[in-house]
Amino acid sequence: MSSKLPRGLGALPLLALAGAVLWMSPWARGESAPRSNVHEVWIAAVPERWNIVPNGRNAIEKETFHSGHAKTGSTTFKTIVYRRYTRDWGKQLPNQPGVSGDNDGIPGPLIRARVGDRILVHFKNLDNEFERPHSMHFHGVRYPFGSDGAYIPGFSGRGASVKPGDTFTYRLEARPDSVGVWPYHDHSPSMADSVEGGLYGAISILGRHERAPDREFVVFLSRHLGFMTINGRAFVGNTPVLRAKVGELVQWDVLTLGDEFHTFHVHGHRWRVPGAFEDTRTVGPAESFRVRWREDVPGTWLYHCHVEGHMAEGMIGIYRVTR
Ligand SMILES: [Cu+2]
Repeated sequence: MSSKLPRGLGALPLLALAGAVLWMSPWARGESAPRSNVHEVWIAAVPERWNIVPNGRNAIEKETFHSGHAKTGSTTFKTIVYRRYTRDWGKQLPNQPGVSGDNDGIPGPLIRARVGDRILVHFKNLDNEFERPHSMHFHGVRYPFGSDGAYIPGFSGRGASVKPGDTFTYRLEARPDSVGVWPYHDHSPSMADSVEGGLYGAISILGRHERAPDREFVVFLSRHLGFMTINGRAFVGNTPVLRAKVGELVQWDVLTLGDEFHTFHVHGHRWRVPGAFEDTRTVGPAESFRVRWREDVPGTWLYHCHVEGHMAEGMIGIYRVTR
């Protein structure tokens, strides 16, 4: 079958149509595609029996805790932690092994988003152990006053003191100044006891087009029962064993709550800061930072707080890099 149009002109009407579509399309004019990602997460405050030293040992200093810790008499305590649930509180989700410290209990679930995203955090207070009010207060993100989660008598609303059995939804937004990693924690009238008991977690925000790391390690430094803890555990063998492979882009999210300043240190590695490099960085109460590198050296490395007394009280772990 032959066309009556001269050779080469048959495609013209199609090209013209495509051109008109491109002309009308905002993407063709260099505008970004409209996008409104909404992340919904379900997080509850739940009772937990938490053991800080599950294997009962400080492996490096050959200390055991069978007869109890010198300061407290125990390595285990009853507390309230944040745990992630399926939609509409269907069931509690297990720990996420892909990321350290994601839904372990201490810390709670890692909330992840990108700049431009909205985040709805549905919170439920399931504290039938102490029957205290609880809340969630977020650093780093934008929210209306009603989603602040911080108790001020006479001013704050329901979200600042959620009673046992009640729910509340916090409405958050990741803005360009939200890039980084930030803590969230109870800021209700129970805050002092709760934060000491591990009712905290991390929120990690990537730039809108930023590359996601291959590995993300949450390292939450704090004190519980007189032990100096990483993600609620003390001493090598109890603290998270973090793993990566040569060639991977690794990101460390370092946070702390409590009364102490810590100096986060990783053996055998350095990271870039403006105008220099470092292998140790100070982090104070409610401060947080993230560092990244492309992994290039296999080994079984230590990461720890370099305040010597903190390291001796348990703030130390292992980072395993393989080929
Ligand atoms: Cu420390």
